Amino acid sequence: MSDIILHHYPLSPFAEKVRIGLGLKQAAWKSVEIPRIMPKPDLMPLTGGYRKTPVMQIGADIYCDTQLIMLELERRLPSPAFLPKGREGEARALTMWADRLIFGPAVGVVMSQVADKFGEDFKKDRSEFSGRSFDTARLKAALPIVVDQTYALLSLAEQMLGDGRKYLLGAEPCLADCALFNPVWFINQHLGATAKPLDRLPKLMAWFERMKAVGNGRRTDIKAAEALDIAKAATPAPVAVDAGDPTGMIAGQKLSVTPDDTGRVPVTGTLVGLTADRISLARHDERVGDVVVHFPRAGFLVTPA
Ligand SMILES: N[C@@H](CCC(=O)N[C@@H](CS)C(=O)NCC(=O)O)C(=O)O
Repeated sequence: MSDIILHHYPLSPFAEKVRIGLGLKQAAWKSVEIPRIMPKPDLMPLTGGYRKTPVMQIGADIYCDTQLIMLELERRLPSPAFLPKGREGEARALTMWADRLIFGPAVGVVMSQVADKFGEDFKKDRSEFSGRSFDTARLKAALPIVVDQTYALLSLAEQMLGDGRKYLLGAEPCLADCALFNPVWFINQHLGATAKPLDRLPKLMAWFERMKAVGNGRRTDIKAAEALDIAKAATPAPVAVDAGDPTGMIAGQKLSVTPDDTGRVPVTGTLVGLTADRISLARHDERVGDVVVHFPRAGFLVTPA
């Protein structure tokens, strides 16, 4: 198998979800540091426009969004499992809860307290990214509300851990633990373990310490140019379009895939792969040659190009 390459930056919480996942798998991986704002000139040849962090590359296959990145890691490195046997759906549903509901208010908790630190370039970038103006005064004023919301959501995890279990679904950490680690890690990283609302969640914070001990696997730093050369030298893995897919989409169609929430930049290509979980587009770029870019189905809008 070609090496796992993660395109990310240190303070990205969604990247941390994958890094801790690589730790659970005790995986060896290569790291390319990307800018935290646009432009991202060494990422665009790979993704064709998708700008979010992180992106995983394996040879000439490019995986967008942690939802799919984690499933692909599970497929390639099945043991130890992210998805406990018989409880795969629960692990994935809890992951959606952490990713989609907790992440926003948790980021709000941090941003409302560090908003003054950001320069105009960051504010402009994040305004474009979110479709909402990065307004320092509004962010600061929202602090009590986002603390309250984050507490309400994290309290569910505190309840789950209340019966003495070590991790969300039992004795071993799973995908949902990696997802929940993301927002808790982000608040802890910026504001410390005694920040509100973490200060009122003792079981969660004991769980957080157990998760932190997992580490990030075996990482080697490489330059972006090396990753682009690896893509150029590789051939994308074969994929197929499910002929029974309810959308009726067929191989060879020109399509655009766009995230439905933030960073809504369409990626255009030729449909080569379709399953219930993923949609895969073939693209060509002068710098990297032929690549296939893979997206999850949930949360991504597909339109004819
Ligand atoms: N649904 C995406 C969310 C990714 C996301 O929002 N990442 C943030 C960083 S944690 C981001 O892309 N921020 C803007 C950027 O890095 O350009 C996933 O699961 O990967």
